[in-house]
Amino acid sequence: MTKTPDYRFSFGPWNINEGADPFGPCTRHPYDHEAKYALYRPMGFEGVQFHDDDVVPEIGKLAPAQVLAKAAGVRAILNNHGLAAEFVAPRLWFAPETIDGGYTSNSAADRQYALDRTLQTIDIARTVGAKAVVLWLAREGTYVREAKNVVTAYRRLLEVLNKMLAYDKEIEIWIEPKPNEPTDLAFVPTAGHAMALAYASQDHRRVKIVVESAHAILANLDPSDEMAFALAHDKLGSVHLNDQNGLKYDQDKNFGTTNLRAAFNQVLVLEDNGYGRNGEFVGLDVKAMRTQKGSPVTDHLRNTRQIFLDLVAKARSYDRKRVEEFRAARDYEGLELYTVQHLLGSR
Ligand code: XUL
Ligand code: MN
Repeated sequence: MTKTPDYRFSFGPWNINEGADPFGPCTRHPYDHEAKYALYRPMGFEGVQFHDDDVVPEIGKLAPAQVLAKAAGVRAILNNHGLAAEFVAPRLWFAPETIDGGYTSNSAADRQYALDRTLQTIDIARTVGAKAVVLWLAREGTYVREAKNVVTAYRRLLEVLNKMLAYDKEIEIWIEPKPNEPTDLAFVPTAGHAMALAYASQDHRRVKIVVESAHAILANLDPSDEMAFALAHDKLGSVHLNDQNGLKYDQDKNFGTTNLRAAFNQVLVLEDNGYGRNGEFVGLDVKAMRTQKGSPVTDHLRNTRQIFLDLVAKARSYDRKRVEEFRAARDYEGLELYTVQHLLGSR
């Protein structure tokens, strides 16, 4: 019998936060990134996801050589802790130059800033040993539809992908689609949009996507279908597992805590299609509850990992032969009852 591969888990240091939200300040003490790295392995995590300024704080104040020296230092820290960098993402939504977006800004100077910072992110990714740069296109969109030419915006996004691919012949680009927040009308809201951009690029094999459960739900789509679509094209670079209670602000709740069946279907699609066998990480993007006491607060990460593993066990004991019989008989009532009872533990 071949051993089923175990999953490798990752998260970003921003997932251990101090509880601030748009309506109130921190509820916990700050906890610096270096101390966070020591928490990963004991909790069962091997991969670290980064923004460029997670690797290099105050990145805007440093010269390029200083940025890369700092990144090399972070790589050494990761090595000491037995950790690997999964990806680096340019945090383009914080800078004064990207108030109106970066790649799709109406200002040529702002677009140049966004491109320069993105190419620097590729250098940082290489230095920390990450194979991919993630583009979450936070402010690439608008609150006022007439404010930007949307056709031009999509062409500009494609131009950036091509410049990134030309700048480095190995780096992968993983687009993380999201339909809203912070912008009202976001460009590249779904996996389909991201995949179309990938295929239009000059080296589509290196352009993939990250599917975040909550982002799919915010687009009123099923996260497992978004993952399946990417898997069918060998384009699921990573996942951001979490949950979301309907069409509200981006909640990043623990995986499976709102819709257990939808979470089961995400695990099923990953399990059944060999996700993780080529080194892909099971990434989490979960927010600690503001109400949680203690410092640092990490229960949400531990709990989400455990819920995922419990659902893997459920996926492995899901009777595929029985599923096939229900399908052959077109008895979807029976299939649905079996699935729910399997999750409830009664069958
Ligand atoms: C935003 C989001 C980001 C990306 C990384 O909603 O999910 O944290 O995952 O930039
Ligand atoms: Mn995310």
